[in-house]
Amino acid sequence: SLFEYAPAPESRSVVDIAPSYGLFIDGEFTEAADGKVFKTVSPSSEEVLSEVARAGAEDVDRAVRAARKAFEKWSALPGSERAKYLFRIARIIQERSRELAVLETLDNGKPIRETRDADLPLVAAHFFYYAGWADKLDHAGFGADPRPLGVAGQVIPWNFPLLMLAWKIAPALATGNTVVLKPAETTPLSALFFADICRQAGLPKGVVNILPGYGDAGAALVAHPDVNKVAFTGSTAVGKEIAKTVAGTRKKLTLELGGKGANIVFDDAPIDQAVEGIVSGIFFNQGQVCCAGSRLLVQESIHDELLDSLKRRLSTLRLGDPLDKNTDIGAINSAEQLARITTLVERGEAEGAERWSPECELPTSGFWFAPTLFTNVTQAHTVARDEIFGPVLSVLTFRTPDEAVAKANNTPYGLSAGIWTEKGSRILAMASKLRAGVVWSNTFNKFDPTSPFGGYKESGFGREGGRHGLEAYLDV
Ligand code: TXE
Repeated sequence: SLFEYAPAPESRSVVDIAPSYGLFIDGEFTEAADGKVFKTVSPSSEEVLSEVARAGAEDVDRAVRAARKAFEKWSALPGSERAKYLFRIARIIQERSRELAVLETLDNGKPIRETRDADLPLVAAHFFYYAGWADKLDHAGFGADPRPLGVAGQVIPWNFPLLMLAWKIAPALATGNTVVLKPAETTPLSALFFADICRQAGLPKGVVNILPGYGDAGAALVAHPDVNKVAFTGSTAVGKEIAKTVAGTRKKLTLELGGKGANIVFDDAPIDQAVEGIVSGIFFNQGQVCCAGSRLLVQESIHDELLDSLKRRLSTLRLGDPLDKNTDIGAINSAEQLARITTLVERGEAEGAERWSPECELPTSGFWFAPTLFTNVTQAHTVARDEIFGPVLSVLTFRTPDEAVAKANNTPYGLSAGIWTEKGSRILAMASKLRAGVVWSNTFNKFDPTSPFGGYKESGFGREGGRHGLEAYLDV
């Protein structure tokens, strides 16, 4: 199918990483105004991959001006013309998916199996999907003549660098907005390759601008007076700062923040299937996923049996070289993230939760953390409350569906939940009570561009994906 095209990548040689990259402003790669640069390293080896220009406030201003100028013509194009560019971008992504998957794995540390089979197909799918909307906006149920907002300032994290870019850029362009996007400081490369794809697709200059840099560049972008729409994915703390900045303006804002998802397993669930779902729920991308199923709520009667199966399964996971296509668990994205995970896990132990990991040897260079389980966890434990954003699962128990719902909802977050049971009526009844933007049943971490994604409570607001994802970029 169109969405599933992904030839097998495995070799580093399929990607040609230049020793240095500039900012991408107004269709050109350029140095930062103050000449600053930073290094991006491979988290699995700590090898420096490239040196990248570091955007500052002056560059943000330059990029926003370019985007503003491009907006005049871009927003005036018929939707069918914008669609052609988006389809072209989607096809180039497919054609270059092998190279992009290897690049993403090198810069992020996640297993090639994930970038090849999940990230890249979904990235292309988002561009195809929103390309399809570009000439149908009048029929989207928003009323006649929906209008683009103008310049979108977008700040994204490092856990799905190219996919978060696609979630943000595809709907923005389909609706006639122009974009200034800041990738995360630890994963700038795939966004820069995307800039090259925009050139390859002949996208008019200034429609997409990419500004690698740190939080200061993100803050300057969010605060820029000529930005009309802010879209952010990242930590709840930074999301709150951004909300404050935007509060005094007329900018539209969507925030996709942290989570502490509950994966709820009933005694009638098919155990083997549930174990696979639990593993993918928390160990996919080393648990660095906002909608990770980081709390396992297991019905008391099957606690021991499920834990035995889970431990056996964890013992078979292969941790190591992310470019090896047999690898299940790759590297943690950065030394900072590894330190955050370590601190929270140590706190879990100090508070009395029981820690378990399978036997596994960690590589000596790079940033690694073994898959970890915590049992004897209560709701008061830090590991049951704080987002760890690592390969760490906290196991709690329940007896009744009501207790499961109460425990699942007992978090400031509200992004994801999973229900494992054979009983359809129970799934429907519980799903309506779970305060989470996505509820999966008998599966986990399934994504599709047609489905809106986003949070309740401290997980943010606004939806990305599906028809809802267009709303964030339109005045109607
Ligand atoms: O996030 P930050 P970090 C959570 C997760 C993780 C924690 C910290 O729990 O352990 O956040 O990760 C840019 N104004 N999530 O420190 O700082 C920054 O440059 C504007 C959940 O990496 O929020 C990067 O591009 N932008 C999450 C982006 O924000 C600012 C994904 C995210 O970085 C800024 C990532 C500022 N003041 C982390 N400060 C999810 N929802 O999936 C930083 N940035």
